[in-house]
Amino acid sequence: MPEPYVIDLRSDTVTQPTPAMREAMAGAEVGDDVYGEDPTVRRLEALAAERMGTEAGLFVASGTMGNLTCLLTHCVRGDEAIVGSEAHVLHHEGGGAAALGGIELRTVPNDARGMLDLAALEAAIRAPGGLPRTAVVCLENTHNRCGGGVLTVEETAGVAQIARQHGAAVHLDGSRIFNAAVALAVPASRLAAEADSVTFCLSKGLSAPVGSVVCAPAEFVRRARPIRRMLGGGMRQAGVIAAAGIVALETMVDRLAEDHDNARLLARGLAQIPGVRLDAASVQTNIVIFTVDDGAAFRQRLREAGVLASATGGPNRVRMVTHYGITRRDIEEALERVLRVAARPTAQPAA
Ligand code: TLP
Repeated sequence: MPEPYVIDLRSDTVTQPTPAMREAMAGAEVGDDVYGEDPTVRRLEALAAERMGTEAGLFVASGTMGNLTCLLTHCVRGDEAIVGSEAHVLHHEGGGAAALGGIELRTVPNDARGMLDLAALEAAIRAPGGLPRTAVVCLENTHNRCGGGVLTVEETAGVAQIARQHGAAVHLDGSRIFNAAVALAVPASRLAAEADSVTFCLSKGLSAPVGSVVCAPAEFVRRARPIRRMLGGGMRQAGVIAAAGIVALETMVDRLAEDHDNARLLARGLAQIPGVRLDAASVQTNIVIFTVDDGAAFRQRLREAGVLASATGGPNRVRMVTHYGITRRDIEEALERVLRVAARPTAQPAA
């Protein structure tokens, strides 16, 4: 390949659809999904529900729309949702819960893997009759800003138990739940079992071009459907994109292990580079987060060397994500380029 070809590690959202997805999209049987008449969307929703072990599924445009649809279904205006201090829904979803739902997001601390502090949760959650009402507790698995950290079945159950004791529901932002399932070697349905609603994404590591699915009991999905419509998510002949989602679920889950191997290789290499601060052993899935002294300049120099990375949770925290478009060879090449970039001193301002 000509140098410098670009190695895009900004996110697994940059993945391109596979040839099989493009073929399925071109031939998809479609109908008007707002009338419930798109057979391909129906098939995707049923498949997603089966994989997640729930009664029903609801195809939505994005992870953000899925999380918001669920929060609006769990809560009425003035309700409170408890989220981790590093939750995606808190930091990256435009304040939708507050803006559109009048929902107060209350935080409890995440640990480094994204697990909620149970004592803080217990202290924060309000007893039934409290004002505001704590309607829902949100979990994220894997956890984006906490380096792709994985929550176990038992950890999820521990949170759900506290939530239930206080009459609150549990929503799981499982945008990357299949990464967690592959890392733990358990079916995703076991990680979703204690949640009252789950959103997972087709458009991240699973490489579909667009879409997420909300999975929940049929009664919840019945209430969520008009909320999705209100949010502009009634997508008509959406079978064209749902077709790619079916291929994603059927063919792209097991290969996530490859992304995890590549992330570990990347992390081990990065940890040896002077100026990079990273505990390589903490990498569990496809997200690698490390700290450098001058993140913006470092990322700019990386960009010039043809390696794209993103910032997360502060200017000096750099995120690299492995995915379907990245091979082991790309990781080795990226590490060589990072080493070169790290060796170059940051330009000093003129005296
Ligand atoms: N995450 C994106 C960015 O927004 C940071 C990424 O590149 O990782 N929940 C989690 C845990 C996510 O990581 C994301 C996307 C979402 C929800 C939102 O999904 P979309 O982008 O489909 O709305």
